[in-house]
Amino acid sequence: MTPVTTIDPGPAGGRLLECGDRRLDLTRPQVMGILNVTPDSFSDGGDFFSVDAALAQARRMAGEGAAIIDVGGESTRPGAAAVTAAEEVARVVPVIAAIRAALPETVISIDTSRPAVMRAAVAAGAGLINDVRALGEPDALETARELGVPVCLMHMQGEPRTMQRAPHYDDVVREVMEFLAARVEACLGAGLPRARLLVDPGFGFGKTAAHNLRLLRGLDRFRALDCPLLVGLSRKSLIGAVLGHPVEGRLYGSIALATLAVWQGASIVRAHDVGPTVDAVRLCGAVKESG
Ligand code: 8Y4
Repeated sequence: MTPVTTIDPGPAGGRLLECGDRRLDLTRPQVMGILNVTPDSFSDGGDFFSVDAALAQARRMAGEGAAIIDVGGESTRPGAAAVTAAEEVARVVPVIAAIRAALPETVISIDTSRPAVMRAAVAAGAGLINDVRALGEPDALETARELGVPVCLMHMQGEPRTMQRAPHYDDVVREVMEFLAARVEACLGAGLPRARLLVDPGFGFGKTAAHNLRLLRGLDRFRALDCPLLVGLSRKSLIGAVLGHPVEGRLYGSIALATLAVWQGASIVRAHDVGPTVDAVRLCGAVKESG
């Protein structure tokens, strides 16, 4: 018998992610370029944050092949100063609006955990929510459902300020998977469809170097969650822990780890050095496709 109502997933087999009015092709691995919009990243010489400088950086990353630009106005670095929601909105909205106008093909991601910032960012043109707290803040789940854009759910043990003090797991891969599976279920229960969810093990977020290495080795197991996998390894401390290089010397290490992640099924790699990362994930994708 032929089913009466089959939903045609289209030529990309359902791996076209709808990000507001823009589409993301997940039939091949993609790069998300990092754009931190904090006064220390984009000061115009004085105390003012420069939208022009941020847009120039976004243009450069899109030109190098980033399909997504991840705009973040709150530093999640340990010890970073707290920022009000109003200040976060004031930083990200002008930059999102400028990118939206200048780069019509690029998906804009908003790196935030706050419902008010999610709303303002999506209204300005963001098509994806990147939440390191996996929609765990009050009202975040409901807000994301209403906004109708995809969400990346990331794992973190603890809170940014204190998460690196004494991370502990009995089985890091199993525990991170269980957390993400529970957050996916919470989203489904709240009416967010699976087609709008991505998952991320959160490298460096409440994990020792040994935990991060074990997570990367076991990354292929996350495919069982049945959501596209996003990873952020760029310049992170596990590279420093293994190679002994400071943050400015971690490019080659970042490329090696991006390759290992894509080889095991990662769909999106979050990166500072977009051009080299695009080369690596494209080659990795070509090797995978040949099989
Ligand atoms: C050098 C530079 C060393 C930056 C460390 C860092 C992720 C993320 C971050 C991630 C997702 C960072 C917002 C931390 N990491 N979002 N955000 N996944 N989805 N640290 O891994 O880049 S910020």
